[in-house]
Amino acid sequence: MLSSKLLRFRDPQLAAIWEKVRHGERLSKDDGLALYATHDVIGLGRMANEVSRAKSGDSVYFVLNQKFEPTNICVLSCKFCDFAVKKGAPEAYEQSIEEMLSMLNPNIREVHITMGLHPDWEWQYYVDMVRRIKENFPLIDVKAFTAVEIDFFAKKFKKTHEEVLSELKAVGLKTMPGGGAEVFSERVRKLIFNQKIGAKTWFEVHRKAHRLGIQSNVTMLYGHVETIEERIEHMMKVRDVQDETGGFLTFIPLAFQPGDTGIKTRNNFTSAIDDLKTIAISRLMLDNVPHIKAYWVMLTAEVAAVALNFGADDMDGTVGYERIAHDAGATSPMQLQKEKIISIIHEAGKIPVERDVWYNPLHIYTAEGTTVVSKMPYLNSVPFYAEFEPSSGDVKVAPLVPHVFGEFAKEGKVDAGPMSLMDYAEQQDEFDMLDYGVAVNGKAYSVLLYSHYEWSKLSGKRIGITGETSTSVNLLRVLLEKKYGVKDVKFERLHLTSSQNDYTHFDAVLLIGDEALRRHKLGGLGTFLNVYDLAEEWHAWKKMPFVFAVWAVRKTVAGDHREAIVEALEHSLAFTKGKEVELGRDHAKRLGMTREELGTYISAFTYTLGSAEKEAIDTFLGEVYNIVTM
Ligand code: V47
Repeated sequence: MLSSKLLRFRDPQLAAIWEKVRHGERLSKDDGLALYATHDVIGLGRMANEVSRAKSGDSVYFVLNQKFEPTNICVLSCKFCDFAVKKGAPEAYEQSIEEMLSMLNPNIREVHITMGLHPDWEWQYYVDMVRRIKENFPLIDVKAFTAVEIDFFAKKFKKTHEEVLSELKAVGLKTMPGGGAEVFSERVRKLIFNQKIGAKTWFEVHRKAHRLGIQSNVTMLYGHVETIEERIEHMMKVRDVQDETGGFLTFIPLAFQPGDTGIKTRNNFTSAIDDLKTIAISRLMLDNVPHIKAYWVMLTAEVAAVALNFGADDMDGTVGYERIAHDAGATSPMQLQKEKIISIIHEAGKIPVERDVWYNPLHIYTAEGTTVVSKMPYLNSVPFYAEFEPSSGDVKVAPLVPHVFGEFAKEGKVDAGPMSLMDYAEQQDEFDMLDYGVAVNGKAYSVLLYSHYEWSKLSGKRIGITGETSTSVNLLRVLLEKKYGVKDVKFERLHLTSSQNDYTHFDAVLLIGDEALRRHKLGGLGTFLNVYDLAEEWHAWKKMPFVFAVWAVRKTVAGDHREAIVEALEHSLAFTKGKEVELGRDHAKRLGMTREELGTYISAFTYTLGSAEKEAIDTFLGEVYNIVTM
């Protein structure tokens, strides 16, 4: 993040830390300790909220989900856990798969399964659990089994971690929850969970999962016997592994529920100040983790609501019937209704975004009187948003890939942003075009066709196409049919989440945006030998720029909101001029790009649409409609 935003603090130490944050510098252990020591909680929250907004705009994510804890019988006896019991204990329970299936509502999108380490259940039972949920409810994604469970399965069933994970993935496991991490400290482990795996094995399992394309979460159980220093060290360990794998989706601070654990007296819950500080500090320390979750079950819905302005951008979900926290005396309700979650998020001044397990947005719930601007989450769009601060608080920002923006725009849920040219062409009656957009005059570097064949040999072949935008897909069709005379190509949409895609089935694959850049840096895509830059192909053919997106504003947007959007956009573009490389540095680093590569990449783009770009738009749309009507 690089921001010119000046915040005012009561604690001068925070001013020094904010200088680091806004220059994109990583925070140290001492910074973390200073953040915990501060009494300027509001200043701390403001910083974390700014960082969260730079990542997620005003979006707060939630998922319609159901938690399952199919058994509380556990071979371990961790001191902090009031949930686990031994076999034969009066409270012991075991759920059948039938029972689990009967509890599932087809409208939910995620099941979260975690449970005791059962001494007798067979491997097949766990595999069947995932398989049958997926078979009966194909739209429900399975987030299941902590690293502790995966390691237990490996040992008990004499398999490697990779075998356990791959077998579960094959029947439908999508992601792993972040449980079982507790606090990554040997001292704490010896005190309260000495039978459980420690940090080394926990991270080993998650690293392996990430390598297999299973993304995961990571928790931190706080408010028991750990020190503040151990909390900061925990966050720093997560940050290191995330630098290596990039596979963590969300960090979840879990507030300890004392219950009858004997670790603390029964009602000695963490304070709201401690909870909010922990959320905010997590956001500030973990610069490389996309999301911070305010898990309302353990925080209470009231504290979680405030946490949404303290750096959290995720509320977990409806949850259903939850046992682990409630057995330990959690006072939150067992489940929240979707309407309640939406109203909490609105009240916090944020935009509720219903998501799937990978944070793909499924629905957006715009509040009355709010204008939503879409934020394109690509490196080439940094200049639009680096300083995009509309003067009206009712103009909100939500990160959406172009295709999703287009869909939500059609539903009337999103009102402005750099719209994929094809979406704009379809919705011209509802939207006005501004003189801004994303154009190139030559190579685009990030709209690439990876192919086993040369252009002329692609007739009748199968091409996997990005699900992120239809403009590049139409550019591909135009090039194939009109430039190269290639016919009868079979197009198949790829998944939005790259780890879901198996590219080996295809004769060619079209990738765009950050995914194209990342793959290019990794040395290409599998065994595809030919790589074609579509904008370069267009330029060589038509001697014209290519326009990927145009800024569009819904005609019905109130005049003051429209002015605020145009002003903020012009300010951001003027401010970023000449500083694009500085501003894109963190983003480019995540894609593995050097400063030089970033410089070349970003200088390829123009963001103002002049007569050459407008002519190019007409030419391109003419070609597209010509194919359609032929
Ligand atoms: O690992 C156990 C914790 C975790 C207590 O990944 C306790 O999206 C508080 O990991 N007080 C399980 N916490 C829950 C979990 C989780 C929750 C929500 C979302 C996700 C996710 C993961 O609960 C355990 C342990 O750390 N826990 N006992 C207790 N007394």
